[in-house]
Amino acid sequence: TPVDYIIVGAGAGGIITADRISQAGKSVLLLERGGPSTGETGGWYQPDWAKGTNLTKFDIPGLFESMFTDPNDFWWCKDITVFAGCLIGGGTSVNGALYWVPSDSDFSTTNGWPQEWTDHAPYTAAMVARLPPTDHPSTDGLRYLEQTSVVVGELLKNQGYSNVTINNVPDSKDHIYGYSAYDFIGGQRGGVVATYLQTAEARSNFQMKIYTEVLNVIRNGSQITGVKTNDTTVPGGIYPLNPNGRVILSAGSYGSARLLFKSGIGPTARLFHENLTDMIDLVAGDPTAGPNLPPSSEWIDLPVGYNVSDNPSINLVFTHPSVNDYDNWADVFTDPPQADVEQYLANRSGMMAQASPRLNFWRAYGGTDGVTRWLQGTVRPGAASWNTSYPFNMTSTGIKSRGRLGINAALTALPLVNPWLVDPVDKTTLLQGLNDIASGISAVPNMVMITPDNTTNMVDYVNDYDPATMDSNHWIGSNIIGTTAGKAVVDVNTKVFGTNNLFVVDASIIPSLPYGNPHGTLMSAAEQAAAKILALAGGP
Ligand code: 6FA
Repeated sequence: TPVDYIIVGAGAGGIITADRISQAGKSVLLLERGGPSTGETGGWYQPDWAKGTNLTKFDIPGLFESMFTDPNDFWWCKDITVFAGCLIGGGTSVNGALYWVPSDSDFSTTNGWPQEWTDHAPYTAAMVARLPPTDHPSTDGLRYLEQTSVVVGELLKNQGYSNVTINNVPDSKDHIYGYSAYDFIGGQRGGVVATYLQTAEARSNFQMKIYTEVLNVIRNGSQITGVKTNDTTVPGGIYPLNPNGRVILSAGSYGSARLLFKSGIGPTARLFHENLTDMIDLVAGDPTAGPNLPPSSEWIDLPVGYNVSDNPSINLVFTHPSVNDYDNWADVFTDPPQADVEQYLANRSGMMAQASPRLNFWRAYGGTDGVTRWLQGTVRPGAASWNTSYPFNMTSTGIKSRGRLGINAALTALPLVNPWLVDPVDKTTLLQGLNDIASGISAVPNMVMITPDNTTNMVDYVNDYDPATMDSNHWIGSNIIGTTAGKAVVDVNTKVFGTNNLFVVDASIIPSLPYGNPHGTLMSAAEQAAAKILALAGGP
């Protein structure tokens, strides 16, 4: 039966939007291509040591690092070449869950948001009310494995940083550090799945279908009438909309861009690269997806996939005799310390109640081009990809570099132009930040930097850094919001330009990287988008 709203993708953006729109009484169908994640969603994938409980890999925060080392990694989208979660919760079911309450700057016009979006406070407050952050996720209120916080805290204090509770002062991100904050609840993964999805599922006007991949939207010119899926149990795989119904794409920065291409919306050779093959032309050449495209006279030229940004991430690795590296989290899934298992199973406390990050810090740098950039550091004891000691990575925001994402002839989604350190001042600023940290080491007794080692200078280290490991998984901007069609993909109501009833609500609409890891900003944006969509005339 037709519905008022079809929402594609049960990630951070899709779940919040589905909850708020179903709360308003509209009929909502949430389509997710992946399957269950946490125990609450019917998830089953668990370590042997959790057998007999309903805790899965996705529930237990201490298993975060094992997402990257597990040979049975069914949760990653196999048709996207960067990390993207294809399961209920999307990225929020597999991520490190670092959670920052957005600042005013994160929604500023300087950051590219339309004026109508700058008053984010009520939406941010609604998000925090549903999902409060915590910087002490263990249920006993204690913090574990904090040696790295002590050592790096000393280094930062020497350099004039102040120790704060980060989410109490969202607008200060210069020379501050504090304990890492998460959206874990009760010592387990919380996020949108444990909160917004639960209230949505309690409503009779809400329905979620899993293992249901949307292939394209069905449109008649500018009017969307439904979506075509891989579901063989419904005629043509088609889910229809009510006459005034709407489709909202929340399939992630790569997923939503690809869905637009497959629906005849995006760069075409006609407009952007005459005589070359561009995104929609690639779809047209595909034997399965090509026939589902609307006629070329109805293709909509928009800069889908451009304006893409991700924090450039560089690791520095140190040793210090006080630090317990937890064996680089190598055995957390198969064979963690028995005492930690018992403690966690008893009351969700201890080592397993937290992901690897321990401390975060920020510093602002004025660039030679007059633009301020903010460097974020994330301090972790051990990590899956390192074989000794403790790394932290530095990322930067306020950056000017942009890349491009798209698809190849196999319709695999991938970066077409890497977005990291393209702008020369982005690079010199990041180098300055790395050097400032390195210069503080000698003042901390027994702290040694091993990567880069003492035979490698920082410039060479950054120049030779493998771009594949510079990815912060913070992809934004591919369906950038804005006021002008052609410059932006969606308008101030998140409606795709040139359509009557197609919307995008996910990380892809965010115009510039926020100060911190982005999903806090995204969740506030989803609250605001749902309100704007409901208020927009002409809907169901
Ligand atoms: N963000 C943070 O704020 N803090 C972090 O610590 C953090 N860490 C990570 C991280 O460690 C990893 C490995 C990754 C991948 C991301 C991290 N992020 C972090 C980023 C954060 O998770 C993302 O910014 C956030 O999840 C983006 O939310 P979106 O709503 O934009 O998109 P998702 O990818 O979460 O969800 C898309 C959903 O759509 C998925 O469930 C997918 O299966 C589904 N989907 C895609 N195509 C579809 C289709 N055609 N049909 C149906 N469903 C589809």
